[in-house]
Amino acid sequence: MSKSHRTSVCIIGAGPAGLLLSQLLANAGVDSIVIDRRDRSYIEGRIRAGVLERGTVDALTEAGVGDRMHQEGLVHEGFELAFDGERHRIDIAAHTGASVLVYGQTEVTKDLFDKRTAEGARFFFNAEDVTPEGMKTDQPTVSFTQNGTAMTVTCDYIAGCDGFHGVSRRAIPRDVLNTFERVYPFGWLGLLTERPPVSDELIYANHARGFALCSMRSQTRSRYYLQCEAGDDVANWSDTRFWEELARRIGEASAADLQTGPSIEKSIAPLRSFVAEPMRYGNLFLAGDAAHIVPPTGAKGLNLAVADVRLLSRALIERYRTGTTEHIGSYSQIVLARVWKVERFSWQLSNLMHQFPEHSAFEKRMQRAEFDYLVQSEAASKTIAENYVGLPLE
Ligand code: RFL
Ligand code: PHB
Repeated sequence: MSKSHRTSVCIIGAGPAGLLLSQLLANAGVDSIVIDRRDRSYIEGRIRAGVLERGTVDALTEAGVGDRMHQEGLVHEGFELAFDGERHRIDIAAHTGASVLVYGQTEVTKDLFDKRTAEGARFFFNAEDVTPEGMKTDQPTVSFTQNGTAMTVTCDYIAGCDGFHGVSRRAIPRDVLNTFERVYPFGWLGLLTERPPVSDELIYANHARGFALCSMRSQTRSRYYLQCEAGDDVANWSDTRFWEELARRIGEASAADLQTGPSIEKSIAPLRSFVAEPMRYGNLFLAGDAAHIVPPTGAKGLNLAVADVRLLSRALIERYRTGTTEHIGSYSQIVLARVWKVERFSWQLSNLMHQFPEHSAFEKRMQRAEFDYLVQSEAASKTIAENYVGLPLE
């Protein structure tokens, strides 16, 4: 037996992109259904991004999910770049008049789930074999199985917010989709601990032994990352080994303030730059990681997903309010222009801050020269700051 449902926008994926889209649509009176292959607690437990751009903070505030974020988020007006233990501060506030907010993706997701649930949003969790179909018709469908029951959602539009490994992008015919990719020859090993951060601001460090990042979730909880070999196994990294390696990479002076403790979470993520074009196929729209991936060095992944969804929600709301499809038509083109700029920044900062196994002595000197220029030149520092705080939406 198959159960049928009807909605205006069927959203595949309950990550930050799908949840925020559902909220923005609901705020404008547009109905949606959200389908995910996992359940809420699994999604909330994924430790990922930590830095929110100004535009992301504005979007979450406008969506009505900003209260706890403003109370608990940490305002950061600068961050540090370090090379072989030498630290330089990039003053975001002085260069841009703006700041970023340190507030974890887990919390953003929880705030969105809380509001969506309180408003009675329709979710389908643990959905298997999710299949979008009929994207070139005006009645697309998404079918799936839940607890052995076959389900079909009929809608006007499908939003593919199902991340890099989702089904939405793969539903676009190969002769329509162009993909661009760079896989980096290393990964990031992340560790979360219930200890105060080593510094009030984030430190991105390039050291001959590899990159390290000192970040945080609150005044009492810190998040650290180490560049590790591609394909490395977390089992190779005891907490002791992690702390010793981090101390070496950030240098003696910084390590003196490091408060080590047991890890609450430890995981390895690969690094990749990826873009799929176009981000629309008929009545299917891609948003967030489903369409593009950035290496985490610029802290852009979540912010890019939010920017996509802001534009997509505006286009869809306009269509329901006025019947105009102008912004639906230009969605892919407008979003991609911004996506590529953010890809460029994330790629540049990744190239600057990591050790590349294939680099010659010449390329190592070039990297050092680029670092010196960036931190000594007012113009170059401003460039970094304006990208870090977030490029304008359009
Ligand atoms: P998400 O968060 O991946 O959510 C996608 C949702 O879709 C569901 N899904 C499916 N549902 C139905 N059917 C299917 N076939 C499905 N396949 C997948 C998934 O269960 C999930 O709930 O994508 P979204 O919403 O676009 O949000 C993007 C951000 O999550 C992402 O850009 C960032 O987290 C990227 N990222 C990081 N960004 C940073 O700025 N800083 C970081 O430190 C950082 N660390 C990370 C990351 C991404 C990681 N991934 C994707 C492996 C660490 C990791 C491990
Ligand atoms: C994090 O806190 O998880 C984080 C912060 C900055 C980044 C990447 C990750 O660039």
